[in-house]
Amino acid sequence: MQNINKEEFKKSIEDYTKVLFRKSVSEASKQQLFQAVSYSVKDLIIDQWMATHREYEDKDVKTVYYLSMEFLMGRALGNNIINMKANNIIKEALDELGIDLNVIEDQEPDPALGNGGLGRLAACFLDSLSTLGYPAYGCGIRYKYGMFEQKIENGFQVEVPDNWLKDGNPFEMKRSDYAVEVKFGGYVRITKDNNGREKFVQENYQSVLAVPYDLPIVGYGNNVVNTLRIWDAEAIDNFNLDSFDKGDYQKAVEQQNLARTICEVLYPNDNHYAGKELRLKQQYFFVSASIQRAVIKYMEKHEDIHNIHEKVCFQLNDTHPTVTVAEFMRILMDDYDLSWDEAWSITTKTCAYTNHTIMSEALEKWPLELFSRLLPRIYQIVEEINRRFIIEIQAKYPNDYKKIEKMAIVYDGQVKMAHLAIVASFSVNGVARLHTEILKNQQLKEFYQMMPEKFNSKTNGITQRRFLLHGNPLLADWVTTKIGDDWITNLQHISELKVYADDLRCQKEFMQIKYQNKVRLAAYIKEHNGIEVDPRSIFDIQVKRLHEYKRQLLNILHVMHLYNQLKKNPEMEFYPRTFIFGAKASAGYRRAKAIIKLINSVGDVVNNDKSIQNKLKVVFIENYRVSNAEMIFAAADVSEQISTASKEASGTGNMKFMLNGALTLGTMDGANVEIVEEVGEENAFIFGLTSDEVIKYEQEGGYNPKDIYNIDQDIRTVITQLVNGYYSPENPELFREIYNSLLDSNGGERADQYFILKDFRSYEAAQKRVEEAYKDQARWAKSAILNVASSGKFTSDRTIEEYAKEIWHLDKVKVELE
Ligand code: 26W
Repeated sequence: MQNINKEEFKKSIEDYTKVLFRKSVSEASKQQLFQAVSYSVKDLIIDQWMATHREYEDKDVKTVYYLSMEFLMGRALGNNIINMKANNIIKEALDELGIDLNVIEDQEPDPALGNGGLGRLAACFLDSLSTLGYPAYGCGIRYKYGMFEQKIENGFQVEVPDNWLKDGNPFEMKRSDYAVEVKFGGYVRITKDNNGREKFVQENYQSVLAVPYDLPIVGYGNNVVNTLRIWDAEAIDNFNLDSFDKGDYQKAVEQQNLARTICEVLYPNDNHYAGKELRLKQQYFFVSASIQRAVIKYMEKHEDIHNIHEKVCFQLNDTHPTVTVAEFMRILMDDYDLSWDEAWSITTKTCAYTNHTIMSEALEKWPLELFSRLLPRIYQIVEEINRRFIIEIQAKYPNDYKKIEKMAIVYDGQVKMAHLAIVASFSVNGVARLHTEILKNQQLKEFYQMMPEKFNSKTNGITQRRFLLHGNPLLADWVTTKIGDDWITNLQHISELKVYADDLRCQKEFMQIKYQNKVRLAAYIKEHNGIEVDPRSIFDIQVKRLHEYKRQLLNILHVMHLYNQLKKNPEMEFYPRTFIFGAKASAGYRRAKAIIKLINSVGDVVNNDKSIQNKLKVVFIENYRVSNAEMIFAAADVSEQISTASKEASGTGNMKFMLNGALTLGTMDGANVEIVEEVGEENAFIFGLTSDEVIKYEQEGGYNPKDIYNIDQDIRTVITQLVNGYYSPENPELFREIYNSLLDSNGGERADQYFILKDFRSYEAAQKRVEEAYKDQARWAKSAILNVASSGKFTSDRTIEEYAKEIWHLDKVKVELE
């Protein structure tokens, strides 16, 4: 580690406030201080960043390019300070300048270049790659507007643009010298070269200049700094008067517009394919730029391109960057004159694909017309990949046309991106054991049967550095006092806490820390929602994107049921409970937005009903994002992971809760299965249909929720309250759509397709077990400590070790500072 000189650091802050803002430290605003501190921290990072890349060059290391449309990074300043192990010294320096580090950290906009699970996973992976010392680039898009800011107005979600770059980003570095051109549209002219070989030339295209911005990814205490490279688009030609003369004025304007729009905004869809042309432009834009750059970099060090797969691996984060396959083929064939077979052999040794969802509405299928118009050369290559693949299918399964129908890449006027990714990759992985099994046996079974060797499972993970060390300093310190600080880079060792689970004093200490974290969250809720919540009540939390399959609706229907019971019998035994929600709905997802309104409406009624004596509170936290998530996990007693079994590929929030000592209330879905396996079923609350049962019902065409509605009085009451104005007297029809979705089938959609009524009673019973368990504080504390102690498997360090050893075949580097 490099030594940080406190006096020099203070001087640096003073210099930056002067140079950047012409102010002294005492005159500067908080935002200006944030900038000055961040620039000073960046100066500390720079030498490590350069040393890392020198080491990579010297050793000619193999590098993974993690291609992702989303990186949900969260704030950088606090994380960088922690990973540089500079927390104490920088705190001291700031104290002496009269600056509070927490206040300064809070000035940073929360970079939200991602929707949810997939984007946050990418961010955890980058943290682990650097901490483990693996050579890596994250490659993505520098969206001008990230995930929208959510405002709740009158209970409804309102989307506000997230202008995260308005004050600049102190950590980024523009690298104009690495800019490359990306071409769209036009047509392909086929000519012959001197040797009579066909040459493919794209003509009459429009193009933009892709300009990279690099962000440092600081490893924990090891001097390794990798790079997240996000691309911005600029117009290729400055307007010069010549354009008028040349008659391409029109084209110049169009190119300017193209450059302006490509990186404008992150699509806020999560698990839902919308087929927008601009989205395909975004995909090709960042993929083409990233692959071109990777090839250029390789060729700077090597004479010949034929062995590039020995030094480079492209990991596709879902199908979004799948045009990688064809872009790489194009470069190898058109720019480096390789034959098809040579190019294919290299490509299929370089690309690997991760699947993150089985939701069929998430599958990317681009219309041929759009795909071929926007990417004419890429389309030719995809068509040829498809033609050759179909020949392979026919050879293996003669006369079995069903196989072709199911597996073709180009079919029914569409390009199926998942099929392209699978066929061209040497590795196809799911993100939890159950998820991978469902891929192999259901969703992708034809592919699995044909190429079983490609399939593998990599259970997701999270970084303990952000989600315990940074987010929950009280618990982090407690853990360190008990077992030392090895867990920070070796979470398996957290199992040493197990011996303290039965220790009464440790239980008390643990509960006291949890209480303080609940007080912190209660203050946040008071400030943002104006709602008084009791930190002694059970904090029961569901935070994640809003999606029907995640079943926030099951949670709130159960709250409605509890409220009905309390109203009927105010003296019933009831342990005070605070139900906390946080969720953004995709802007166009009507039903999801109605569920947000329902949660807020129920909250309005319940929170203001004196007759239930504050036993029940419902809080919807506005604008759930990485920065407030860190505080929310720390304060949770109960972690709601209640997706319809089979639908949640893994989940990662479940792991963050566990690490912070919350008990899981969940279905046997995604990584919950493995969480329960680690911690023991007695330390979790499991309920509901299994994935096999759900899949069986689905194959039989569903079930009839009316059978439940007709015989179950309590459920009927709750469902009826959706449409009798109980929670929306001003508009009793407000929740009609939700009501209908539970009881009626509609077109292709089954009634209650996510089995909410089917699982209701089982969920209710699990909730009763939660209440009983919480009453026994010692038993609860024991379970909570065991959850922390059993979370070792779920570090992204473990996940990345598996990717690095089993897929990428990377070697670790050591970086010494001179
Ligand atoms: C094309 C629209 C679209 C956008 C985003 C389709 C699919 C997505 C993502 C793949 C959705 C996503 O974030 N999936 C989540 O990935 C996490 C990381 O692996 C898992 O933990 C979650 O279970 C999964 O829902």
